Amino acid sequence: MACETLIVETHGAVGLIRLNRPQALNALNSTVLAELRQAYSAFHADDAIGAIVLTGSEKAFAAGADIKEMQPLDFADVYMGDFIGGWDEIARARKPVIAAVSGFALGGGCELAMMCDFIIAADTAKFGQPEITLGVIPGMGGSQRLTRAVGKAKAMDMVLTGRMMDAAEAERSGLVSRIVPADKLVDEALATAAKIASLSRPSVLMAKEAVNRALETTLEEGLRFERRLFHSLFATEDQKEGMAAFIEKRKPVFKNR
Ligand code: CO8
Repeated sequence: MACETLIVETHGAVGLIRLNRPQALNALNSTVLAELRQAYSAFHADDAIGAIVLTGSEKAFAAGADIKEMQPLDFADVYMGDFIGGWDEIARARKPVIAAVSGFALGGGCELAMMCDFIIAADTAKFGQPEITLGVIPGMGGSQRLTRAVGKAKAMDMVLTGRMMDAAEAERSGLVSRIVPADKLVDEALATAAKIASLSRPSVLMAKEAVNRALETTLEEGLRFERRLFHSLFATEDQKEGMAAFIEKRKPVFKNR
């Protein structure tokens, strides 16, 4: 796929997307969104792809929405044009997506990372929601996903002051799943995604649905949802194969059915 703002590659069963606007620290403009939607849609349509890694450069995952693109817009432009609405599709990806974050993940960049299923951070990563310093507030989920990830105290601190969190604080606070040395970031994310892609696809997709449901519902409903998904996996060939392989002390051969 030829892109102006992304580099898109496949690594075995993993799709790798690199944000690539170095002159603007990967600021998210309408071309990035259009190309990301295209890349996601192509990876979702490709049965050979089991997981996706989204990354940026060493200096920046993404320094936010493109301020130069946003500055002249007025209320009618953003409201009638449903500005930001298109990003919901990125958050609704069915296949697992890992954000591999090095350097700045600010504003829309932090929000894009939080739309992914989990974040692996380089030790150089810096997260922040600096929109308040521009006279606005987070618009791509920062006030909601950050609060769910790190709790009210830290979310308020970051959203009201615009201060950045380094990788260690982000890990301590539950925003990122692990920290790795910057030069190992993409390899670690690709290896993690390859592991996920090697597993039975129906169970992976249902596991993702089940964890996401925990953020949306009561414990009782969530447990019921999980139980139904668990039961339904006994209708798959992969459940028979996975358990047989364990008993026979061999590697399972999953057919994703
Ligand atoms: N938008 C446009 N251009 C940017 C952005 C941005 N968000 N961030 C950096 N750039 C550009 C700079 O203008 C500069 O370009 P030029 O050389 O032409 O002047 C180039 O990238 C390099 O940046 P700096 O010279 O500033 O680099 P530094 O290393 O000195 O500083 C920082 C790095 C601290 C990251 C600094 O660039 C910065 O503060 N950037 C802005 C961060 C920010 O405020 N982000 C929030 C934006 S608002 C937002 O994200 C709203 C989200 C909801 C809507 C989502 C819709 C997509």
